[in-house]
Formats: sequence, structure tokens, C-alpha cells
Amino acid sequence: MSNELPAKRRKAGGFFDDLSIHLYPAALSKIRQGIFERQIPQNGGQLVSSLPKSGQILVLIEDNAIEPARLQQIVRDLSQKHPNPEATYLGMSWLSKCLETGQQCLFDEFELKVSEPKPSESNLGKMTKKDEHPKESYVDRNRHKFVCAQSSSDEATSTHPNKLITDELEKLAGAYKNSNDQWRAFGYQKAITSIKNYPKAITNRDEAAALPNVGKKMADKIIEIIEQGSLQKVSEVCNNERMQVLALFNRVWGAGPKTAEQWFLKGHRTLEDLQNDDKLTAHQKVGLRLFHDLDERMQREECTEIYAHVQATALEINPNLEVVACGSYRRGKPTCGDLDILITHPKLDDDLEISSIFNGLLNRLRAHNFLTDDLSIMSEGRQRKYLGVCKLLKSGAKHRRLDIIVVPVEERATALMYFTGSAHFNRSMRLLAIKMGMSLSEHALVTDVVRVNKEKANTGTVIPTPTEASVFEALQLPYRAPNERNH
Ligand code: TTP
Ligand code: MG
Repeated sequence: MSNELPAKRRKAGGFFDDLSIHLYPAALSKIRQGIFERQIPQNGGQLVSSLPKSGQILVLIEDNAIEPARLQQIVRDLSQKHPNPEATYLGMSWLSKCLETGQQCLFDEFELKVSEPKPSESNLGKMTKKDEHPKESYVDRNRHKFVCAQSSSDEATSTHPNKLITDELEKLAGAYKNSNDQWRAFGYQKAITSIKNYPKAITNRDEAAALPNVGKKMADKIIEIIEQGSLQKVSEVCNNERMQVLALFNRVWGAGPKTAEQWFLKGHRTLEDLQNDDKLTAHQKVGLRLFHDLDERMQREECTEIYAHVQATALEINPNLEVVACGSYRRGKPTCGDLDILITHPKLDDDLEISSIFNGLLNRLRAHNFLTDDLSIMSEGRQRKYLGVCKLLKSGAKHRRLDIIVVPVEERATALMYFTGSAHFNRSMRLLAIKMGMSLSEHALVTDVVRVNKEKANTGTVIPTPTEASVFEALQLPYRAPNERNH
């Protein structure tokens, strides 16, 4: 407790609730430090002034305007001088993003991994034109480790030798995610990935504890699963009323862990209770009304029928349209949560024409009574996007989520990449692009982006990427077909 600032300064229920945070002072300006020291407790977090030897702690390190090599050095030194298996190192930009968005953002892309020192470490950093040793940059040496550099079919995912262990741990990770306990969910997820990547069946505690991201307590759990076939903690955590209600509420389309928690705190316990809540958003009302249909993943064959209907309707507008079913469908999954359809044509460049195709298609689908509920209709840059619900025109058909996006041809490949996913694959590719001094979005791959305080100070130069293969090529990655992107 001696590490903690007075409890009275902490506000319960904020988005940093339950997080113990240490602000590492190196490279952190006094002004930013002052702001963060006020904001963390105001939003429920606990500031810890020195690094504890054990226990969960988020160590935030300034990653703003700091040389990547220096940042790596700081993380490495810290982890050696203050070894704590439960410490998570994040860039300070995670904190800025949380404060900006008013929510606890995912740790994923902000995590600062501890890498082994390498002989040419002075060459760490972004690969830019100014790089003096471009042939051996940090990114070059580490590119193969990025998820987007690997085929998902290469991964030992479904049949790895420790599946019993990861299945059990995944139940806990899921329960923590549903209850907005991001920290625990993140810790379990990292351990699960590490176990999945281990090629042999784990047989003893030391072997388990030697795995990256597996601490002593996690190793004990692994041994319990090996010896007992299951983990007592799973039933303790998952079988209580709160967790079961949160798991149910998380399945309502339009609700996430935060909303689920708020509903629980209001006293709601069942879907009927929610129906009487007059504070539901329009999306949540649709999610609730169509709960049983939208909660179920569709069989691929049903997706094919929905796709065929949208495609045929679009081709009535213009037979040259390219209509691609993306998302999990394009990645070849046997079941899909929704259907994501991308539309363009080889000359589509005029904003009026983009809108006309978009509106014309929606009007036709509405006239067929195929679209039953609109969730959002938006413009994102030059792209037009529809999120809604459809139902096949046959008896017994169920309501299904449908997303349609119409894009100009110059954004075709990056939009196709984004909309095909998976989300994890996309995150990894965006991160690699950033490390290479570029920026990747559904709109374009851009180079020479200058960032000041993580904000883009210039918009950079768009790299022409007419095909998906050209996006991979520009990032110096081997091409991966959609069914290899199921990470
Ligand atoms: P989704 O339809 O949400 O995902 P999916 O099609 O992969 O899976 P599901 O079967 O559950 O529908 O989104 C479509 C794509 O959009 C997704 O594959 C990748 C991209 N995407 C992101 O990159 N980040 C995100 O947070 C989301 C929600 C989607
Ligand atoms: Mg989808």
C-alpha cells in the first residue's frame, strides 16, 4: 500500500477502475506528467509511484517523439532491474487514447514487448528513406514475427497439443472480457497464445512457467488442468449469477461489456427486464427484438443466398459492378456472424456515382422487403457504408446482419483487405505499416506520414495499390490468400 497515492483521490467506477498504473518518468514532460497524474485517479485508476516486485501493474512509458531504440532500451532495462512477471508495458499513447475516447482502450497495439538485445540494436527503428542501414532494420529482422506475415493455416490453432489447457483458459478469458475486466482478459489471452505456440504437450510446472507470458500462478492453473482435466476457478468465475447475466447481455447486438455491466448494475437480469428499459439505443432495441436470430451465426450456404440476392440486385443497376462478399465468408469460414459486401467497378471514381449506386441498391433492396432494419448509413471519406438487417424472401428465413460498402476504385484493394480481415490480421498489418513509417487504412496505404504527438502532421503520399497483392508487396510481406488470414 505504501506505493499508492491516497485512496480518497480515486474515483470509483471510472474507466481505469481496478488498474494500478506506474508512470515511468523517462522522456515524459512535466506538463504531460501533471495531466496524467490528475486524470488517472479521476477516472478510477490507482497511481503507483514505484515499481512493485509482484502483482499486476501497468507500466506506461513515453512513446511520443522518442527514438524506438531508446524506447526498447528503457523497456529492457526496466524489465531486468525490476523483474515482475505481471507487469505490462504500454506506450503512453494508450493513456492519451483512453482519455480522448473516455474509455479503457485495448492494450494490444500499445504493448511494448521486451526484445533481446541484438548486436546491431543501434539500427532499431522505423524503416525510412533516411535509414542508414536499411538492409538490416529492426522491422526487417522482425517482420516474420508479425501475425500478418504468417498464414493462419500454419498456426497450430485447433489441434495443438495443449488444447485442453487453452480451452479451459479461454473460458476464463471470455468471462473476464464480458465483465470488462480487460486486464485479466489480456493476461489470459497472452498466456493462451504462448501455450498455443508451444509445440509439445506441457508435462510439468517448470516447463509451463518457462513459457513467455506464463507466470507462476498461471503455471499452477495449467498443472491443475493437466491433473484434474478442468480448472476449479472456471466454475467459480463463470457460474455465478453476475457472470452469466453479463455473458447473456454481451450477446445482445449493439451492447458491449460496458453496457452489459451498466444494465446489471441497474438491476436487469433477463432479456425481459431489458425490454422495459426506456434508455436503450436504437441499435440495442433492434438487437433485443431480433435477439434469437442475430445471436446465431449463419451457415455459409445461407450467406451465399444473401450474397446472390444483393449481387443480382446490384448488377441490375450496372452489370459492370464488382460485388465481393468479404469478412469471414471470404476467408472461407463455415459459419458467419454477418455478411460484409463490398461494391465497386473498374472506373468508379465519381462521388455522385458512388452515392447513386449506394442509394439505388438500398432502395431496390428495400422495395423487395429484403432490408428489415437500418442500423447506420454513413459516409467515411469517399466510401459509403450501410449497416443493417436483412431477411431472405422465403418462409422460415431469419433476420441476418448485413453490411454493404461502396468504394471508389482507387480504394478497392485497401478496402477489400480491411473488409476481409480478420480484425487481428488487420491490426497486425496496420502496426507493421506504422513501424515502416507508413499508414494503412481501408482507404489507402500512405508513406512519408509525419506524426507529431501521434497525430498525423501531414497526410503523406498515397502508394498506388491496385490489388491486394500490391499491398502485401509494399509492406514486403508474402501474399496471403483470404483463407490464410483467419488469425
Ligand atoms: P466483422 O463482420 O465484424 O468480422 P468477420 O466477418 O471477420 O467475422 P463475423 O463472422 O463475426 O462477421 O467485420 C468485417 C471485417 O472488418 C473484419 O473481418 C475485419 C474488419 N474489422 C476490423 O478490422 N476491425 C474491427 O474492429 C472490426 C469489427 C472489423
Ligand atoms: Mg462479418
